[in-house]
Amino acid sequence: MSDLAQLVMQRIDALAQISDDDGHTTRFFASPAMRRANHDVGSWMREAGMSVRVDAVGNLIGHYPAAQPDGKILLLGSHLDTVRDAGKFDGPLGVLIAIACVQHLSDAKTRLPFAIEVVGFADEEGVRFQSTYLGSRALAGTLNPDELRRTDARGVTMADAIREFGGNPDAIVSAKLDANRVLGYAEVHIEQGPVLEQKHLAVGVVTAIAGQTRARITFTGHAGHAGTVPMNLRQDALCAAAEFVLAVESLAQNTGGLVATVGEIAASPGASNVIPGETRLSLDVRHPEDSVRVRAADDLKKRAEGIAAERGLTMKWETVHQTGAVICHRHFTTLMENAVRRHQQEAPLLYSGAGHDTAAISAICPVTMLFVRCKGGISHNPSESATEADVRVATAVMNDFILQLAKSA
Ligand code: HGY
Ligand code: MN
Ligand code: MN
Repeated sequence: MSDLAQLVMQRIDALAQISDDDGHTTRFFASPAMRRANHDVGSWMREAGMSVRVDAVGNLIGHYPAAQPDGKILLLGSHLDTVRDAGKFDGPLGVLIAIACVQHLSDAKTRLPFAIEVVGFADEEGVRFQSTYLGSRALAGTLNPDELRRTDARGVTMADAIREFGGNPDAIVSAKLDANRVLGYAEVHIEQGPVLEQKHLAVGVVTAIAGQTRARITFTGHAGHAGTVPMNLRQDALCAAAEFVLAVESLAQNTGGLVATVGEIAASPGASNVIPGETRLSLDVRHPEDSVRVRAADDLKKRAEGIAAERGLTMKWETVHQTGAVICHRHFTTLMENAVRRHQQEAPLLYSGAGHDTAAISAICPVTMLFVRCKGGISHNPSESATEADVRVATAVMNDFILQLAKSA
């Protein structure tokens, strides 16, 4: 598997150059860079003996046939979209290791009792339309067609973006997989956390994925002259937002296991001598237990209402996305643990604070994930990195998992 690990690393570097933003790695849903990424990854899938298609929403899917035509399908893969100014590994690593495993089977002319479909999901991060798991929810059949009316920062609807990309928004339902034909889904992903590095281990097995609530909050006050409006007469929307941001941090610091983040904030009209009349913020709240997450989001909504009332402003709260926590499938997790133990001295079990397409696909089949150590646990950052040696272990473990599944299928 060694030269395949080297090939994965070379392709990681090549893919990182495909971007909508020169000098950075940025690939948003249905963008020109996503089209170029689908083209290159599609050619690598064909080199590995797969036929390739792009579904109605833009997911790239490679198919490696089973030994017999009515075999079920094992899904492998991850996402090809990225956050803004991303690292090289978040998403592509899972797609490229999956292709390497199929390459290994194809080179050995091995056919299994099930087919393998490697998916490069079209949109996991949800940066462009603030709705995560677009690609995997389309495959799971849980994408609400109403979402096609969402608009991006330029006012382009999701439906038009899909159409422009060459997809078919009216045929989104055709992207849904027949759950009866799907054996399960396995995703390799960088850990995006420090645990494996602290344990000095290359890989670990994911047992659960945190639930997420994402909201968009708007504080509306009154723009005014920075030099003439006395402090006691202001309705400053940015001060309200600032108070709310610290309230978010304080709640998360005082609630075990809760993480909450305001990642985006915009003040308008945005001039140094004008009191901000409006601020728009994003909110991301996560916890392994759904009841704690939901209660925290409710508490923060009440806090935002209170801040607005105290300051004479109005506040609009839009919950734009919610996914429940997901527990990975017991049998698949055991198979993955056994595979890990054949390649490193222990098989650590980890919980994922980050969301993954695995969470969406769990709606239709058993799922499991393999985490790969990443330097300093850093992710969503250009300095995100993993080593070829760890990629070699992860590829061998995934290959082992697939062969074990074939024996038990
Ligand atoms: O935000 C997340 O957890 C993932 O990277 N989309
Ligand atoms: Mn990811
Ligand atoms: Mn990510």
